[in-house]
Amino acid sequence: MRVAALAGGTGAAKLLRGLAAALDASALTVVVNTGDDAEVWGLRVSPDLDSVMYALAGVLDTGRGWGRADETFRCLSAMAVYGAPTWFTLGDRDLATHLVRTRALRDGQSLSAITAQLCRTLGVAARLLPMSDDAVRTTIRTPEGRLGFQEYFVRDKCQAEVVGIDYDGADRARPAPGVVEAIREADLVVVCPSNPVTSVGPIIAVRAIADALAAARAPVVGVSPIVGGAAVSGPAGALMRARGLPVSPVGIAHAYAPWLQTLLVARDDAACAPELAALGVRAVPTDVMMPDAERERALARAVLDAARARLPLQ
Ligand code: FO1
Repeated sequence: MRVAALAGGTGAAKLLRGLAAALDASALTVVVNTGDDAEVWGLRVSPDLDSVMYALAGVLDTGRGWGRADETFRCLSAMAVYGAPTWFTLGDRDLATHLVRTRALRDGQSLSAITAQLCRTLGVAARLLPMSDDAVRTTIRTPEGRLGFQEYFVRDKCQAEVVGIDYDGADRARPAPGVVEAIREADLVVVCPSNPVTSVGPIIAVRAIADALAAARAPVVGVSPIVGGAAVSGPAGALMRARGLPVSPVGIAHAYAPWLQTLLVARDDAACAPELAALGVRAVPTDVMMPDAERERALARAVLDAARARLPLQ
């Protein structure tokens, strides 16, 4: 079964680890958000690509959900002495990834080419594709002005009032090579439990990707990142409200209309099923939390079962 998955960072990485264990990992193509990418100390950082890459390589710091395990921060301390900004905590091992990526980009390589090379080196069997080789930057509009996503999320700890979200560059961005083909040729498209506004939102803001999803012949199965009216992690609630979406699986279905067919929701959210059905989405209540590797694999199996079942709408 060829699987194409749309992914952000932390939540997606867990489900993808489960899918890579449940499937032949080489049959898995992951289309990853790059709207969170940032320039730090002159280096190009791609947090979601790196979280997914490190998770599938078995070197992710699973406590933080980002960065590398066995990390040290000696360079960060030295940068503080020089008065450089240190709110974005780059670890020493992680820094090697950003150095290699930045040098390759400066040498004219594409982000997708350098991602493939990094993945090969780290032994990742799945294919990781940035959503685009063109720059798309998620920008948060606040009453005081516009903030880059990492300034809003990491530096300001999501304190700012959000009045809107922009995906700068998305209107001109082309999908990275292989993205549209992966969606077109997949037997299953999975939407990982990622923030619908700042993780999956930038991916589907690339017009040709949204068109490919709308035309996909495969079932499209999502996992809700919202449980009991709140995000499992991160600021999805505030961002969904700013977009006028209800903070519930219904909001997820609205965000992914008209191409989402099935949504795995928390058992406590099973009462949403009729509202989801009205939007053309079949609800599958299940255990969507992934506190350990066993639950990651169980949720991945539930996604594959939901795709195979293709039950009629309730
Ligand atoms: N998240 C934080 O909350 N604080 C950090 O200092 C931080 C540093 C960081 C460094 C490299 C990297 O790849 C990710 C990092 N993240 C950090 C996570 C990341 O910015 C967000 O989780 C994602 O952008 C949201 O998907």
